[in-house]
Amino acid sequence: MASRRGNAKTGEQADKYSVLLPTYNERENLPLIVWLLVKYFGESGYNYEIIVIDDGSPDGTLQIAEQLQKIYGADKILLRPRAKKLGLGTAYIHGIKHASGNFIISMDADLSHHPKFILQFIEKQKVGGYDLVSGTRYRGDGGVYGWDLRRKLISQGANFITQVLLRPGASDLTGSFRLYKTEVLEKLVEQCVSKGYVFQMEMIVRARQLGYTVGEVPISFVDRVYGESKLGGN
Ligand SMILES: Nc1nc2c(ncn2[C@@H]2O[C@H](COP(=O)(O)OP(=O)(O)OP(=O)(O)O)[C@@H](O)[C@H]2O)c(=O)[nH]1
Ligand SMILES: [Mg+2]
Repeated sequence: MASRRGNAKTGEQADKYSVLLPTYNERENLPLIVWLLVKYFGESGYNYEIIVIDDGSPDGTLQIAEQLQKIYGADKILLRPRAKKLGLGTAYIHGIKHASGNFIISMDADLSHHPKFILQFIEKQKVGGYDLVSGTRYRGDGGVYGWDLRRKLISQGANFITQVLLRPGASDLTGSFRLYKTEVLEKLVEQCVSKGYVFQMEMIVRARQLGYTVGEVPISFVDRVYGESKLGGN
């Protein structure tokens, strides 16, 4: 387990943000997302690290990540690959183990989640002291671009059913663009039983059940720029 440099509760030491980037066949997207992360974090002055968790992508994403590590430095870009595709849920668990920040940011590497919103997540967290800040596509200026009607219905339908049944008090349950206090994420992951697509939903519902506070930031979500969708009909 990596040592945590700051303390999320007291803010005694400088905060550090560990960005988890799970990748599977993202060779075209990775350079751009990393460049944007370095740019926004660099401008903000926040301490950060980017942890790339590649699951043996056949398109050579890991080799691209190695090049990026050479450019930006091994303290900023950490590579924590796994030998084969083991799924998104366990990729996050794997990433958390190697994170040294007192905050963790989860996001997709396919440019659906724009790094510019991270600074808003951080501000929101600081102002409200939230345990978790979630990007939401369903509030304020948030929105989804590039999805067909079927995908909008699947996503909105899943959100709606969960809203009614579990009353989680957050408007975007299936999204994965979030900021967590590291210790909170560790607790949630310990308790989480689902894998795959419902994992994000279970995390936020459990967060509410355990009494954690959740802040929301409206985000615009753009469909992946390169590569294939992994969301099947089921
Ligand atoms: N390490 C790892 N990353 C994965 C795996 N499956 C997906 N990812 C990554 O997780 C993120 C989200 O996956 P996506 O394929 O974008 O899932 P989605 O957003 O529901 O669907 P599309 O954007 O339409 O493809 C992306 O950065 C993927 O590269 C996996 O098994 N292991
Ligand atoms: Mg995606």
